[in-house]
Amino acid sequence: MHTIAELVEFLNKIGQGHLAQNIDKFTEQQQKEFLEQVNKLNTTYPGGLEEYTKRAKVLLKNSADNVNPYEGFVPSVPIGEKVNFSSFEEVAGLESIGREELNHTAFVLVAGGLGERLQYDGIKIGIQFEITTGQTFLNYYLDFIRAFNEKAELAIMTSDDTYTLTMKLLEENNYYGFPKDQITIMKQEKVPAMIDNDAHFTQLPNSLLIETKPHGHGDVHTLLFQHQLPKKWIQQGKKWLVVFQDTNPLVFRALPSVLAISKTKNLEVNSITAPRKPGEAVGAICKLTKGNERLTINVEYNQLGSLLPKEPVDEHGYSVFPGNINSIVFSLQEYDSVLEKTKGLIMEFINPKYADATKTKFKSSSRLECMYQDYPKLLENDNRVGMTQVNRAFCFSTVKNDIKTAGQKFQQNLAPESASSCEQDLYFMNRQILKLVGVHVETSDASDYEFENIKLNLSPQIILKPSLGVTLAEIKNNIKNTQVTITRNSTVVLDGETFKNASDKLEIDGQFNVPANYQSKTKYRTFVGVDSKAAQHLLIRGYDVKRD
Ligand code: UGB
Repeated sequence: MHTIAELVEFLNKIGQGHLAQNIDKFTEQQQKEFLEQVNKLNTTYPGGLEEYTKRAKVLLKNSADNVNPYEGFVPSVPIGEKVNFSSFEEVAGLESIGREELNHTAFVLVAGGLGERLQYDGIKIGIQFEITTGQTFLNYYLDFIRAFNEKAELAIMTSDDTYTLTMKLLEENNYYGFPKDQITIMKQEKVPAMIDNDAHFTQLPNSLLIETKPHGHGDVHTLLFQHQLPKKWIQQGKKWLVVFQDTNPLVFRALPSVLAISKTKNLEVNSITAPRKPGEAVGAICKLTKGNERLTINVEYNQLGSLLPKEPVDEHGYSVFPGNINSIVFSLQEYDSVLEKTKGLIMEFINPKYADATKTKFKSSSRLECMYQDYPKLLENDNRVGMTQVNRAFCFSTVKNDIKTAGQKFQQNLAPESASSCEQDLYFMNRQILKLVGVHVETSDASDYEFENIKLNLSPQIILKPSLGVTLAEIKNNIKNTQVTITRNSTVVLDGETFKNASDKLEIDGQFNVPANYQSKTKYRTFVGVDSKAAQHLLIRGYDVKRD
């Protein structure tokens, strides 16, 4: 569309003529901006705004008619492999297969979400997620991916909310040493907001411009298709694609084993799952059956009720339906073919808030949304869709909740998913890893701190840099014959250099290799509560290092 006349004709054709009703009351410049916006929205959405309106009308009708998308489906527990991290041997066998596959793996980080629940003013990948070295999530992810494979490629999905700050974080930190030409930044665009069942778009106050809202993380598939990245990666000899979310550092330790399962079980889609408690804000992976139809899929936490009014639990109180941790391994060849057929546009949903029982008008505008874990709905059959259930301590702890909400969740015996619980879980995992490779680590089951109503077990604090190894075998090889002991009150950073010239024994009691600005002046490092003047990354966890 080049002219206002063409624009008006187009809007009338797609049933959005109301947008141009008062167009003459606006300046030429405003009309031009409107034309540009419609052109942009029309090209970024696969199929254009006509298709968007068409899809919205169908979904809005279903919603008004109370159509239950799971009607007639019977849920059962999907079959999958388990990785328990119960012994060195169990994991090392898998990791030796997965380690090789990591040389043929591309990575995608979905980081377009604002994280409103966290109340953190900034992008989540820029959070210092542990205060032993102060590294950011992004730093940790890039270090891991580079340690997996120097030639690994990474795509990051950003949005209008996160693009500028993501670029700033990368530029200011010199891409954390990651080769710049191996990173692709993608940006998801928002979609039109609608106000009634006829999918009429809304406009910003006193403006011609259409109100837009986020379309959800499912956009990642469309963007990968539009950037033609799967094709490029296949040409480079890559076989796998790992998609992961913005605040879960633990999952990198599970990836070598999970890739081994993708390979040995020949899985086209392999979702990583972890035990979840009923009521947690974590989707459940279910096998749904209706006649001959079979679908292994995530059922989102806010929809579980319509499928499973009462969730069955095991003897530990965990749901028998494992939790989706939104880290998925795809086989690239099949993934590329599916994108070619579907443009990566996965099934959307709408969640209108109705103004009254007639269900005709909305209280506030609504838009189509999509989720990346709905990808299996694009497949013709689910024969090669599987999951790997990993010991939660080795794959899942995120930072999603502000500290007050997190405290309430802790009191309800649910995972707090706060900056404090994620930091605690990282140290816990690293202690377990060292124990699995034969290091003597003094630990206790008792918590040693309490901040903002959350009991924490933070000691000893251990950071294992990926340069020490990305598999248990690599870590063991690096430590060689050094007999390492770590006391409970210690704070320890181990990396690829630590054992280069080490002797037979390394007895750590206190702070070891901790950067100066994260040390306490005393022998043992301790934590103290913070007040409202503290830096944001400390406020969201409720404590800081006691400096003197
Ligand atoms: N994201 C985007 O990139 N763009 C968007 O428009 C929105 C989000 P949330 P939530 O594993 O803990 C997911 O908001 O609601 C990115 C699963 O759906 O953190 O907690 C965003 O930046 C759920 O099944 O998701 O739910 C982030 O990286 C459950 O498994 C990612 O998408 C849960 O995660 C997830 O966004 C979980």
